[in-house]
Amino acid sequence: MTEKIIVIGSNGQIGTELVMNLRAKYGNEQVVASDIRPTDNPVINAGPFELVNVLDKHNMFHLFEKHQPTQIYLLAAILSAVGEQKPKLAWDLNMNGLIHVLDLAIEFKVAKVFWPSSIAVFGPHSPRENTPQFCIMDPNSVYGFSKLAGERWCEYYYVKYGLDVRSIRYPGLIGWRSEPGGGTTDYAVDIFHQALAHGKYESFLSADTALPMMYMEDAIRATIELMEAPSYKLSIRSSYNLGGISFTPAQLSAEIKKHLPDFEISYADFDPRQAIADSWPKSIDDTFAQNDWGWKQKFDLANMTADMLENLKK
Ligand code: AKB
Repeated sequence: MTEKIIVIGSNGQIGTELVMNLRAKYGNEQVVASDIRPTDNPVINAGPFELVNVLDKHNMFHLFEKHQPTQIYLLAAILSAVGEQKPKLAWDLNMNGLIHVLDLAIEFKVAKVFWPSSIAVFGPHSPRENTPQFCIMDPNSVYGFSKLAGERWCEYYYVKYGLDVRSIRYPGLIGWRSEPGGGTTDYAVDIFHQALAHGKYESFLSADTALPMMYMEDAIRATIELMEAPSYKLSIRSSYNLGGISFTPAQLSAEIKKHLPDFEISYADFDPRQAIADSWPKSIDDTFAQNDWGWKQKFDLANMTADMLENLKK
């Protein structure tokens, strides 16, 4: 079957890299990028692009009608930090955007849908170390509980309507090709840019705040591997835990110092993102992803740091 893939929210951190990889795999014309705003990013503009607002049902219907997709990746979302500033908008976009896409996917008989969840689905009463796939989940950020509710919708559409929805609970994502967009884990990308530009960085999270992170190359590979896995192998239809690399700002800074010995880190006295980070896991157990679809991570802190610095220097 010839695939026709639409990536909704293509201009963001994951979208940019995903569109590039999917086009390399399926061909430029087979992958339609779409976002609420146009972009001058050559990666996105190397193939078809559509302006679309996920909250506009009419607009979305035409997107599906025009391209008759076989696969949808819905990435449009408001992340944790911005979500706390615009809670109602975050809920509306993260929830109704998903429901529009799930309904249209059924109407247009889309074969597979990908939707990203996050480590933000866990909360202060979830185990913080090696957080399992199934445990108490009491997220206290709007982003977190919109993702948890979204997971329940995904599983519901799979069970009730047989829609093949697949999802990953991404850790914080780190890449050099695209900027993060308003999350609690953004420090781990900004630090590299500031280290190279100014030799110093003020972290908005405290020195010992451990969070699970993942290098973008691993995250994109995980996403495509999950989408290519045979349906019968997938036992999780809410969203898969992915472990990634767990480190603190102090540990990341020490690793950067190995390449840039003069680099200095300082820490902000107060930042509202600290409270969000304090409610999230420090590390994640991804046994289900390993057993169901053979997930294996490639990057650790050392080779991720080296690769980031090498690419950002170019
Ligand atoms: C955020 O920090 O909000 C995101 C996430 C972990 O989902 N990067």
